[in-house]
Amino acid sequence: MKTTVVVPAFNEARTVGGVVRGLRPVCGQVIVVDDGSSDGTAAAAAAAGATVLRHGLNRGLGAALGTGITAAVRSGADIVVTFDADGQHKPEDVSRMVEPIAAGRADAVIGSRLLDRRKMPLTRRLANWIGNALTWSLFGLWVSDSQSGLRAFSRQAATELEIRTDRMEVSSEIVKEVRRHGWRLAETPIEPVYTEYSLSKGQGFLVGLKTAGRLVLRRLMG
Ligand SMILES: Nc1nc2c(ncn2[C@@H]2O[C@H](COP(=O)(O)OP(=O)(O)O)[C@@H](O)[C@H]2O)c(=O)[nH]1
Ligand SMILES: [Mg+2]
Repeated sequence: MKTTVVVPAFNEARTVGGVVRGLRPVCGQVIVVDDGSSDGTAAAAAAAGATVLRHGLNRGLGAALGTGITAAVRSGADIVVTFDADGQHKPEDVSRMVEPIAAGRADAVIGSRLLDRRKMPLTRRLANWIGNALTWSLFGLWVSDSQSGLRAFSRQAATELEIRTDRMEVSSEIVKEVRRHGWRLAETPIEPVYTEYSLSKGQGFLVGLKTAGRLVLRRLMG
């Protein structure tokens, strides 16, 4: 089975090379989607051995994931994993993400940082809970880490997945897709790595609020 890991990356030149090098031994292909970065993200990813796709302009996480997942399916992936570029995830966790799909027990897997709660800083935990509650109230499915960047899809699910939102709402939209298609979902505990870099770079309160607003609007507009 071919596992392709899709890494959305926006101005991650500092970390993306190391992420790609860590991933190569644990999968068949790494696709980095450089989402209109103005630093050396694409070059660092290519030098580390990734297939690099580029957006000419910054389009946002959802658009980057859409580009990468479509490319992974086209290049023959049996399982598609999404993985952040900022060093927040551990390459060792990929095999645990893939396992329920390879064993035929799940169509989609979300890597949950919250099954081991103490690892997440308190403010993040609160923001995460709000994200989960909002996702549940809009889309009717409770997942323990709705905003996780580490996910896996069977080829079938990756093909059926329709991403319509360009930015951070995509994480909740993916939960919506799980429900809409009736995919069997597994939640696998993963170990988040909180470096000063990934914390400083991560989404703040304002982005969270905007994301929430856009989600509610979309839902209201059908
Ligand atoms: N912030 C941001 N991240 C993007 C964008 N496009 C792709 N990404 C990537 O999406 C991943 C998650 O972003 P991050 O800011 O760390 O979000 P968080 O970890 O959920 O707080 C990283 O690998 C980013 O490089 C974008 O337009 N903005
Ligand atoms: Mg992050």
